[in-house]
Amino acid sequence: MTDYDTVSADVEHEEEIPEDHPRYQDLLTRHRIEQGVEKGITHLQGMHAEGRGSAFDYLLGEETIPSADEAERAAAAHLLLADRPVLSINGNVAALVPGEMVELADAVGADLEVNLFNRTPERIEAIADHLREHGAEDVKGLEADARIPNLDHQRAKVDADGIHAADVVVVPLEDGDRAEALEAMGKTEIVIDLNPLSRSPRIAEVPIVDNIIRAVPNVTGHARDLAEAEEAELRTILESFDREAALEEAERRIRDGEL
Ligand code: PTJ
Repeated sequence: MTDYDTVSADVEHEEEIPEDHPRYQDLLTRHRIEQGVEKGITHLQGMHAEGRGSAFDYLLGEETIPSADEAERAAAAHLLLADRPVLSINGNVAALVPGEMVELADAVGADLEVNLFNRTPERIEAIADHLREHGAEDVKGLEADARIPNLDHQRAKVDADGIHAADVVVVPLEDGDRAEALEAMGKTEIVIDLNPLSRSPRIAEVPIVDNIIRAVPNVTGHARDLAEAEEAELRTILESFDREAALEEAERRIRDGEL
């Protein structure tokens, strides 16, 4: 018998998932993704992505490892120093952490932009509405009046005054081609991805190998702690963050499986 047998697969509200369940976070995540698919927010492929992420998270011990916490602090420092920070939202991100992304955007003065791998007008609208229901005032990504160079037409669509003009972008659960294309545009990328071997975190200036449901509130917490910090202190945080070490530590934890 697995742990999952103790919780019905068809819970209607996430409050029905017992918080003391040993796999609580995983059950909550799966439930939110299922709801996202039902609401037309999350693509079916998002379920596969979630399954992959869940396997890595299991091996990480479903916790924020110290190197991920350092990456989250560096991400907060980058966002506070940025002139035009943008948080990119796809169907999984919208289902898992809509209110948390709105809070992070408020904490660092960033814009929110819907940017989809499997782009349809219906999903863009559904995600923008969902973010507004969670407190977002301005949602970008609907204009799609600019293009990321060297990407196919649909995936290249961005807002001219959003991702296209951004200096720092948070791209969670991002596809490797787009991460490379954004890097080629000179953006500072903060990638949240549980797979440290995936191309996107390997390209990122700040790779955060952590579950997005833990990572985003933690970046916001660091940003609030650092809100009054001098620029020199923020720059010291950036200089002392070692992206290679963070990726290596996450891979070591996953391979060693110290559970
Ligand atoms: O909504 P769309 O159309 O933009 O599509 C979004 C998905 C996620 C379906 C699309 O971008 C995709 O197929 O992504 P990939 O190539 O499957 O990459 C997703 C990455 O996110 C994988 O490396 C997963 O391990 C990781 N991942 C999945 N769930 C989480 C996660 N990382 C952090 N937190 C999670 N909860």
